[in-house]
Amino acid sequence: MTTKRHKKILLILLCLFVANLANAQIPTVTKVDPPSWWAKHTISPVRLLVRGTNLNGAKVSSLNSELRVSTVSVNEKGTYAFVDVEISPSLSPGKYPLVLANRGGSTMIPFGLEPPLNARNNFQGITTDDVIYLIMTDRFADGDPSNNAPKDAPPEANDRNNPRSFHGGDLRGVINRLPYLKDLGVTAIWLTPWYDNWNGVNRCDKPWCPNTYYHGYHAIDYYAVEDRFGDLATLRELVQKAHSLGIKVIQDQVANHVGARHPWVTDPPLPTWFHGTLANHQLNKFQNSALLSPHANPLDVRNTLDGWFSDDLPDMNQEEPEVARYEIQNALWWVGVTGIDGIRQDTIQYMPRFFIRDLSNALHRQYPKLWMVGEVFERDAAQTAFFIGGHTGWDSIDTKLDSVFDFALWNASLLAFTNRASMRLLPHQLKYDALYPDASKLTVLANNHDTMRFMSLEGASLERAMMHVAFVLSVRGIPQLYAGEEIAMQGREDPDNRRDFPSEAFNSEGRTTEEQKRMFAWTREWIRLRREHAAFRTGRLIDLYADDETYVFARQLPTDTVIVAFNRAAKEKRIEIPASSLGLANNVLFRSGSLHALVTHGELSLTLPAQSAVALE
Ligand SMILES: [Ca+2]
Ligand SMILES: [Ca+2]
Ligand SMILES: [Ca+2]
Repeated sequence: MTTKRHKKILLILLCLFVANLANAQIPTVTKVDPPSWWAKHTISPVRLLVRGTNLNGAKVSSLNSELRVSTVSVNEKGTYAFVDVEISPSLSPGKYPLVLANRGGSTMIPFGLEPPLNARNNFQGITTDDVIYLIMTDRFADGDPSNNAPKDAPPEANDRNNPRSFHGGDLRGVINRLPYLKDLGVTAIWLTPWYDNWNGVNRCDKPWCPNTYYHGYHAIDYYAVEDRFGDLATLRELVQKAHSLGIKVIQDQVANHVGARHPWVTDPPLPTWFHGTLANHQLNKFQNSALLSPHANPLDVRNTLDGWFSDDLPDMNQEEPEVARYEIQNALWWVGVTGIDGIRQDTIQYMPRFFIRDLSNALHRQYPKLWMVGEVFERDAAQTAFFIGGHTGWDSIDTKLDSVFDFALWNASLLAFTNRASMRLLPHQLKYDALYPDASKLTVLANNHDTMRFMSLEGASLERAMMHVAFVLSVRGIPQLYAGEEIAMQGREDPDNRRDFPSEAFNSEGRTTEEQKRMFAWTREWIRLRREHAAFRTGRLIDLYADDETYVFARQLPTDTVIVAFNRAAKEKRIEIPASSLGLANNVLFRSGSLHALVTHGELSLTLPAQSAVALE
């Protein structure tokens, strides 16, 4: 075997020598996507995108007979080769470099097989049993100051005084703070994108300059970890340590666009790789209704799907099959190498619905429990419902998407709990659950890194913020919190809503203000209630009472009923609910701390404290 392999290498070197004599240009390889794959994978062959120079006429071969390799195509400039690799099911994990040769010579393509991770404690998916916690990695915790100044970065790229610079937060910081998250009780963390982004600083004479891509939404490499956040080994360590504490991990993926500094932008693998070019493209006008309406003008649909999110976010063309295939493999690769449990897919509605379906199907085929939530940032439930999976739209497509964020209910909750709308808005909004095949699949955000923090809204107060988070943690669906809300942080529009998490507040003695203490204890308590009562997680939601200041609902299972009551008024309120609506007998007792409510004469009488939420068990 070894001799055979040596002979082959010798032959290649000889070819290289002869080719040099003939003065042909030697091929070089600078990158291969994906760098590794798995035996017995649902995607076989896997298609590699090989970047390099002088690749024209390349033929790729393997030194191992258990890898069957064929060159599919090389682009006109000879800078990219598409290569199919079929992996024998019996081949063990390890390094299996491939040989690329043409008239100019030959070179190696690094490639390997990964050991498969155990599916019992990886790829677990997200359910209503979970509470998701959004972390903006750069702004959470700096666990490794040594990565704050990469060699190619100007010093001002890392500047805590500039809200648009990197601030030093990283994966090690998240690992260090896992005990804090465990104590709070959250069961899943969603990290903003960890793809490698450009290390430099954008300069302009606008108010948003100088700025950096600290947020991670401008990928320059879909297969690399941001060097300021750590490396792949640290990421794997994070996922495994989180799993060992019962905390799942959700990756923020961005298939719709890459950063303008991505090498593809000046040298795309195919002319059809992007919608347009840096010099010549449409800007998205965000006529999002066009994506829902069966009657939309096709030009508006094309603009919303193909237009660039901004001039520095080149829009990927998923209607090019090579792009769709690349992105699907990329999504699977991250799941496979890290063991993550879910994906949050950015700006999902700006991609064709068939692609959302194909991506969802590919993920489920390989990882049946894996979960993906799509960002359809719309306050209209008709639009978010159109994108969730489980039903077929007028276009005959079921996206198979596991979840969407419930921006409509989030919006209603902010309005109701800041006294800008009647509390009746909450049941009014919830009636649109009729649009969903299963509303319990919705992800109910309390806030996120694109929205103002509750405490900075007009009409906000601590009590109101507390009612809002209690609502998110008790209503149907999967709750999602945003780091810092549990200590009542303030923050107006982006980037003010992305202030650094105060590191002292990770410890209870460091939470010194009344607001921090009360909000933390409150959030933790509602997460505990949710954990201890299945009715909060899977019970049917039943409206019991609503007026301008009050909303009361039950979450009911055959074996367990909880009543959740919100009274935003400045004084306590007594209400009566017919017990028959819940099928409750006389003398059933509900409790919440010192608050007791007894069913008597077929009625449940509740005295609701002022400006508060109570859960009666
Ligand atoms: Ca750091
Ligand atoms: Ca970087
Ligand atoms: Ca698009």
